[in-house]
Amino acid sequence: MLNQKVGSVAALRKALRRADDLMEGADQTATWESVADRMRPLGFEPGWGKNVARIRQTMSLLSDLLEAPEPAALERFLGLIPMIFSIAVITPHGFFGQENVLGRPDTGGQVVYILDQVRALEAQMRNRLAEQGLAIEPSIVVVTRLIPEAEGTTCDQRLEAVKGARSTTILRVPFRTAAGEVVPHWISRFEVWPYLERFADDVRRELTELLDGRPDLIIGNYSDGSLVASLLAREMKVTQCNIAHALEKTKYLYSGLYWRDNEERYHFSCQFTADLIAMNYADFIVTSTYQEIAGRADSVGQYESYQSFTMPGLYRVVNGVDVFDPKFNIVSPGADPTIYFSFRQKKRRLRRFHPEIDDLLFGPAGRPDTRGGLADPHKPPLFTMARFDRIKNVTGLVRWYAESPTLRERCNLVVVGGKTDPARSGDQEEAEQIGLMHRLMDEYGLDGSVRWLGMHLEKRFAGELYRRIADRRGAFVQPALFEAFGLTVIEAMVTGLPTFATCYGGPLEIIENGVSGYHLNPNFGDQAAAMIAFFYDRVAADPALWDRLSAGGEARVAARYTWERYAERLMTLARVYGFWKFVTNLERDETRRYLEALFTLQYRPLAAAMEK
Ligand code: UDP
Ligand code: LCN
Repeated sequence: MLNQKVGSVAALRKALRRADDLMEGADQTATWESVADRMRPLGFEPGWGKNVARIRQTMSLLSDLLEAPEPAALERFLGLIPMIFSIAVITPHGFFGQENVLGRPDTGGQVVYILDQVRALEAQMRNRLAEQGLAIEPSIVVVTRLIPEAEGTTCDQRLEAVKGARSTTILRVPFRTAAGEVVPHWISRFEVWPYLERFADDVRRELTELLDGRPDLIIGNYSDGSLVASLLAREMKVTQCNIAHALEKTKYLYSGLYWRDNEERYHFSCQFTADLIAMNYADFIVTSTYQEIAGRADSVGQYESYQSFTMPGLYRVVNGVDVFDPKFNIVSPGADPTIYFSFRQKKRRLRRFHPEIDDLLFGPAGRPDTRGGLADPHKPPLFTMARFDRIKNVTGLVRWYAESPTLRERCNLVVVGGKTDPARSGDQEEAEQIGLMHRLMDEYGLDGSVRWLGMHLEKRFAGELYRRIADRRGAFVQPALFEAFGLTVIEAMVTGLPTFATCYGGPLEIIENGVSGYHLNPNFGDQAAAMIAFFYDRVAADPALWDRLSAGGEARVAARYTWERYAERLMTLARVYGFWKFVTNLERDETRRYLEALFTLQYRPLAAAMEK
């Protein structure tokens, strides 16, 4: 933005004053090109604004900063100047694709979040660059794992364009064994640790080639992506942001203390070490809620649980993370408004899906990939949709329903998740949940009141399914033992479905109890069932109650959870932290050296041991 005419701060001050004098009487809508001939001799190059009004705004903010710096002005100024042209988003595990992937083990909200996020970020970057008068096309690369045995997905393709975006690409890089062989099949997120360092090396090469240089920002997702982001940020000297989505530590009770008992299955020794490294290495961290960082008076936050903990025989952590570090920021995601919108918006409804949805919900039992049927289709449907992880507690909800005669009397239950055939599941937890689901349906005779759809639904179809449930004045239930954020919760709310969701995790903050939904305690299923039944009793006496809750949910999402707001905030943060990284680089050197020691002496041998 400056050329060699400006050699000092004093010269910059003078040039800014002169430029302002020059532009004072000018047409405020005149473009940069029309004043460029007068700006260049003063020392200014493109990037200050697309027109005189914007150029003057950027320059006046800089003048203010030079005269009397204050944090808000610095944030406003950094928010304007073009610093970010390309972003790498790292998300190794799961099946990362645009179709036919959701609902598979390890493949849920993170994929939805990232695809919506990159579209919003790309639009925001393009918009900001245009406002500053730069016709530069931004680029975003989503880096994930290439899986040769792709199971009908596109995960075996090296490059894939992101739909609904212009310059966002998915780059897939395979995991390799120590001998250099490509790992052909899907592996669980708990098993990825031995491959990540080699993956980071390969990604660095491929990314540099693709972007013709390094990105301006690297975003790490989940524990594995954040570790790889740390390795890349270190090598490439780029600003790093982490988004945890869900930290496993608080999901599994006493997972640190009893790490040895779980090691064979979950390898938390690697995961928690990776978490410590990545959360301390990151320049800034984005969370979806406040409780994710610091918890509440009666519950520990996800990050807070890393402050001090013991893994007996491995190590003891006394100051794992500072949850009051200014690097933490709450930037909540949204729900794609083209897919999830109110059931009241009749003109936008996807009626072509209704016959198939109705057949899936109310058609005769025996359809492939389904179990059960609804003998009385007029009862309002309770709806739940989740991956079949134990923690999602879908089978818990089925049991509460089964054991509550009142709830069975009032409502049907519709479950979307997993597969009905356990033999088709390659994931231990999913297979266990499927088996349990069948046992519950047999034991409690649920085949006439529970409809279980064990299939992956296309996103648009799933969006219309929520609305179809709302047409029947149903409700959404999210019964998880713990939910880090809960995209299904905001999807259901924005659709206009009264929503009952777990009080452990994000939904506690998303829902205002009794106004935009209700909290349920998954440890007291009988009370949760009674609460839902009572809601329907009250709705029978006062039908407007259903409409009030429905409108309350819609209003809450519109006010708090939108991708537009998200992208605006994230781009500002990226600039602010990028700036701080630049000016405070030296101060963080000691921390970095400590983290490198932790990586080399702890993480590397733990991960290598898994490969033997
Ligand atoms: N989802 C889906 N089909 C399924 C299960 C989930 O389309 O069978 C989608 C759901 O609509 C949501 C996401 O996957 O967008 C799940 O996100 P959430 O945050 O609720 O949970 P996660 O799977 O990330 O733990
Ligand atoms: C992972 C989870 O478990 C969910 O709670 C989140 O909503 C999702 O990622 C997106 O961040």
